[in-house]
Amino acid sequence: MGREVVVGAGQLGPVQRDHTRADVVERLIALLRRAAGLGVELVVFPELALTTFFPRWWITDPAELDAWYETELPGPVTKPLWDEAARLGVGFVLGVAEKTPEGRRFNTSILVGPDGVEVGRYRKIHLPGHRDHEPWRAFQHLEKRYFEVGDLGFPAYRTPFAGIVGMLLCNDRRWPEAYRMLGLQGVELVCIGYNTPVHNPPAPEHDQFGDFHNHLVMQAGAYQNATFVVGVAKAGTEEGVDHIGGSAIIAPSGAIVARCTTLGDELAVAVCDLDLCRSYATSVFDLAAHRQPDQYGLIVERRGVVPPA
Ligand code: CDT
Repeated sequence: MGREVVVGAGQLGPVQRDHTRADVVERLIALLRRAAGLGVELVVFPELALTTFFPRWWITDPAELDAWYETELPGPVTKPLWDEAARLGVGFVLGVAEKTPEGRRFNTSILVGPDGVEVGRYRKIHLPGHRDHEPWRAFQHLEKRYFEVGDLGFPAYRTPFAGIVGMLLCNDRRWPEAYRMLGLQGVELVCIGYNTPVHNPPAPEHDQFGDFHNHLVMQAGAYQNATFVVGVAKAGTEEGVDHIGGSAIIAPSGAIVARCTTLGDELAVAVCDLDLCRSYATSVFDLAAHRQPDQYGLIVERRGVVPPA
């Protein structure tokens, strides 16, 4: 037995527009209790877990928009989740829409320890979608309008309860640079929440591959960075928009070791031996031995494709 941590993927089914945060907190607490009963030490919840995925709407009324953000974490409605986690001794990762005291808006993930105290946070860097109203779409994806690009980089946190933990959010999981930023800090557990519509309006020909691409990118990220990855969906049909499920816990081998099979509230659990990371990090992905950063200049110098002349 190595350094074992029992991890839970706390998938949520849909959260409709008229569901209150208190309703959702109740569902999260139910998953947390279930997890505690199974010996889970850290539960990962989805991106923007507390509400419906509001970036699907063009919202022009500032007060209406403001209502989707958290200004206090925990606040009066979410504190029962923090309290219950501390009572049970279970840590969690939760995705929220954050509005700072300065009025800045971020798509944020928070890591809370088994004592109910925040360990750290991550603010989403890769914001997908568009800034302006595009009425031709069946639904909008206005993350570029409603959030700023995260200002915290890709922090990894050394924890006494789950090794070295990093967080990503949804679209981040499709970008190898995001995992590598964590891999270079020796990450052992990458926690990712997501809301992924089945239909991608600009490229409907991709729709049939949604579940495949979800696992493809997370399994590659795990293997290439010698880390466990936990990817957790808000799944099912939310306000008429279908979302993929497929929440999964992935080992550093790239293999899925536990996964959800429904589109509703569901818990998948795996015992993750963090020492497994070392086997990959000291051999094929010994980054110090094998990387050639001198040759990777384009990755930071160039944003988009410039084909050769
Ligand atoms: N939430 C989020 O980042 N969703 C995107 C949807 C596709 S891009 C419009 C994703 O990458 O899953």
